[in-house]
Amino acid sequence: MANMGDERYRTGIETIMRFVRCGFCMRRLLIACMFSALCASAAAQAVPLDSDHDGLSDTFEDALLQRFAPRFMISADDCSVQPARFVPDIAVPTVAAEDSTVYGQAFPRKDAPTNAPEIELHFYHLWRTDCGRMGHPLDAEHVAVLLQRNPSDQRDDAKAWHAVYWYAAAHEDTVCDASHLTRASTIDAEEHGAKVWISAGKHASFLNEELCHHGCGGDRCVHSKPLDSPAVMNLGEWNAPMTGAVWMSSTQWPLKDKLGRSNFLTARVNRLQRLPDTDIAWANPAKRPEQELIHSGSATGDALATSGSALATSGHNTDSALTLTADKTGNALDKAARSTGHALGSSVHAVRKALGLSKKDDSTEKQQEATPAP
Ligand SMILES: [Ca+2]
Repeated sequence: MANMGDERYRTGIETIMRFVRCGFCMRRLLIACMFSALCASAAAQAVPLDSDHDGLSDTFEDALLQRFAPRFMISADDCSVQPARFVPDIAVPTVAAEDSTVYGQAFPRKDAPTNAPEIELHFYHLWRTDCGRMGHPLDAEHVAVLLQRNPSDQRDDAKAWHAVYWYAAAHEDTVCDASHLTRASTIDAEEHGAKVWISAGKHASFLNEELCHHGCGGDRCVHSKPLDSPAVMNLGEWNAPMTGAVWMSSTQWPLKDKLGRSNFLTARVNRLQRLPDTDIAWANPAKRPEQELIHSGSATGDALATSGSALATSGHNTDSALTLTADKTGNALDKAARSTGHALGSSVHAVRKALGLSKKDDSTEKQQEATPAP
């Protein structure tokens, strides 16, 4: 009987111990769950959302885009009214409203020095139509800025960055390419957006109003008025669209190309650096003096000789598109720049006169813009 009593006693003790151990397990399990939830929450807070997977958080990109948003000047009588907002989540670019929307893109510069990270911003003004000469539906245009972090400011904040160079696209990838770039200090746009003029109908972008007249002759920056835009909308990257901008990759316009490349190639920036800090440089200077002469052909020997002489006189520095006065207002040119512009104008006139094209000739312009203008 005594043994049976001892056995019941041990069984009772073991049962009680199992309850106690189970209680410990439950508490441990409960604590582990709570800890995991806290960890997950902390992790979510510690790693900000990076929707386009480029290493820059959405919040940071948005702060940069708003801070450096350009002050666009558009024509009050533009035949496409003003930049448009496009319907999200539709592959075919479809205008939702012509409401002055400006889209943005922010990405780290891939070949930046490791000790001096750089970020490139693109600002896109997208239009229902290019309604200038050789027009076409849809029109994707942009300007760009290269940013560097202030050396003494290590804050993870948009205010720790400043603009170094600005670039404006004008008829990119065509023979009439008048795209240009300059130091941000030259146009007083280091801490905020640059002032940018957009030509009526064609929508080429210019960092100085005077430059609008230096293309192939198809640009006008007249009756300009400030574009009153809502906050810049981040496009993300072409392979990681944000805000439903899946229409970026449409082949109906060259937007994907513009998203996929830097406008601040090392050779291009180095060429600008060799110019005085008052200058705006052509992005593709090789196209500039020859634009009109290419179309005149070799049969116009006399005209070419005349124009060639004029170009030789004026073309002492074809890298420079414009030299601003010391006050950097951008409203006046120095004597040398005026001389260059006039000489180029004279040479073009000589060629046209020899060809019987002294007036604007549509066929010449069409030939010049045979490549679809972006
Ligand atoms: Ca990002």
